[in-house]
Amino acid sequence: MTSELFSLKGKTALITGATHGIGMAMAMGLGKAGATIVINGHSSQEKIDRAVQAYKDAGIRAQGYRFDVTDENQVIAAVEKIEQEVGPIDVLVNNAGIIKRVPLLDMPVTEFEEVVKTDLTGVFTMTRPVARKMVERGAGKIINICSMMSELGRNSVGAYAAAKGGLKMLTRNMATEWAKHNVQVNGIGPGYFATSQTEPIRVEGHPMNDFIVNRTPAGKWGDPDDLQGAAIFLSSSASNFVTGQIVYVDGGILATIGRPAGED
Ligand code: GCO
Repeated sequence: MTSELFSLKGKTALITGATHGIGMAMAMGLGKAGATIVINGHSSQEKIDRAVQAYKDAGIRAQGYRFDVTDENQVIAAVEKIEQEVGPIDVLVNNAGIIKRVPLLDMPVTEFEEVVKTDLTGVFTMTRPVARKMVERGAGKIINICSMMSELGRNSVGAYAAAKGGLKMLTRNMATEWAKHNVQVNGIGPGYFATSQTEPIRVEGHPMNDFIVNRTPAGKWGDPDDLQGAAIFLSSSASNFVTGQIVYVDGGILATIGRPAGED
């Protein structure tokens, strides 16, 4: 049955950084497909509690944990706690990430390292203790949130692009090492979405605002809910022989070189 193929009933999904933005939209999608949602955040307990309440209000079973994905000891302790209190983690979505828009010539090495530490090394740190358990159980789904910047450059986002490009290759290598243990590892590469992360470049009059609408064949910024289908597919048995892929949900950006200004 089609609905069973995509059902996440009885599954537990951990989505990092799902207190807002695309993480929250994807987690809502997984929850509506039947999964119990576990989210994390690291800065504010209040933010986590507010998000958990939003999931519950949507009729989704949800729990929140406070830990930092870049801190190995915290991650290991949290994974043990989640598996004890909620259940085995069937799906891990590595969504937590940061961006700093600073030209490379001006970027202090420490800031570059901070971005890589969260967006690339953080995925390795977060995934390993979960993957060890998945490999032992012989089943699991891991989704790494990549980016347009896994493929393309743009002025001022060099550190982010380096990390997201690396994340694409980390995804393929995780997929390679764990495939025979029935653990599928894929990426989702969102195009340009209307979230708080892109807010500074979406304001009226910002040159990026018109540029993105013009550069995207679909002619608009993405709505975070547009990511739910890909997230459900890659979390469900519908994708059991799909591994090492990056699914770009980008309104067609990567399909085209773009078009001259003024052309319809
Ligand atoms: C930017 C954007 C991007 C995106 C996104 C695109 O400044 O160019 O913020 O980096 O957020 O990841 O896929």
